[in-house]
Amino acid sequence: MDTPLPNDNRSALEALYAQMRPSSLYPLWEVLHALVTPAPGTEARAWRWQYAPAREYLLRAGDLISAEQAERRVLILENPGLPGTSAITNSLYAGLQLILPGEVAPCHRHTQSALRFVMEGQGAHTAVDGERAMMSAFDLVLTPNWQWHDHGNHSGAPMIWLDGLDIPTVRFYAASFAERMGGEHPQTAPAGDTAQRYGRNLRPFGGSIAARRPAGLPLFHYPYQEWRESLAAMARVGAPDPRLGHALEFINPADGGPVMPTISAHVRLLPKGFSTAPRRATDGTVFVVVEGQGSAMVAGETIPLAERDLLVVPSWSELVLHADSDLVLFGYSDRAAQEKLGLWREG
Ligand code: 1HN
Repeated sequence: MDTPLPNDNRSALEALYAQMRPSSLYPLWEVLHALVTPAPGTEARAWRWQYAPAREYLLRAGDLISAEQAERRVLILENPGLPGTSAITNSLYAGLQLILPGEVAPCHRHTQSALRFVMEGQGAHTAVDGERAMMSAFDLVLTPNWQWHDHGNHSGAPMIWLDGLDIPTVRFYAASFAERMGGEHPQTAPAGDTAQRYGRNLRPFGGSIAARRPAGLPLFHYPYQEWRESLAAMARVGAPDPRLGHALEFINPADGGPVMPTISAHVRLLPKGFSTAPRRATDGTVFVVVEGQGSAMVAGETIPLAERDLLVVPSWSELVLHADSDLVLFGYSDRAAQEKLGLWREG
């Protein structure tokens, strides 16, 4: 209602609004243009978190509170344009989680879908419905909606990963449920079992006793070694896409779609010296710099990028990436949800 509509009856209209307000009735004509904008507008800002200082704060928290006490020892990466929301984009959440040697983050499940992208460490695990994914740096691990999950670190070093969840999306639908089991889920299968049964373009017969995982979303571990090798092979053969570089999306093998119903994830490699053509899309995206250095120009603002930096690019912000050395990025967004709703666009 910044600029009131020109109208000879202004004062009578204002009097009408004042009378209606206690009945929770409001005039659409005063707000229509703010509700239905010709192009996306968001309060979310482009922002970069350097890894070293965030890591330092997280380790200090590690001295003061245990994973057990905290349930999850996490520093939220909150978008400075969305204060008080625990959101990094309008629909997504991000946090950095620390698990120290010997610790267990107790078993629970919730309707929020989550991914983990390992920032450092080796040998800690996430158990999904009682099967461990042994994690290494830059592995992607999923804990889909309503699947039990706990984390444990039996290695000698701290492990830190990025948590990406659809918390604001689930909040929007008022559809949050959660249950706590505590401790560790009883083991249901040896580590790697799902990769053997579902991860090689094979799957058990539906309804057979070998079909242990949910048929619609069986996979939950996408190891760094595998995706990095695919990107490298791709980069050896062809030219990078002008707007994306060499890019690969992680998929759910059950349907060839995104990894989870609400979250898409991908990796890309920009060869040294490469600059992307400007691109914008309606899915605000969270990036991790896996390897290399460069910069991101977001809506005209230049942001330097170094290894393990985290970057958020809001919906419909024009992005130009430049690689000073070979630059490898991981990214996740709500594209999966937007495509189902017929909303996703790029330009
Ligand atoms: C959660 O379950 C985890 O399982 C991490 O590691 C972060 C943030 C909000 C809600 C649930 C985890 C979370 C979370």
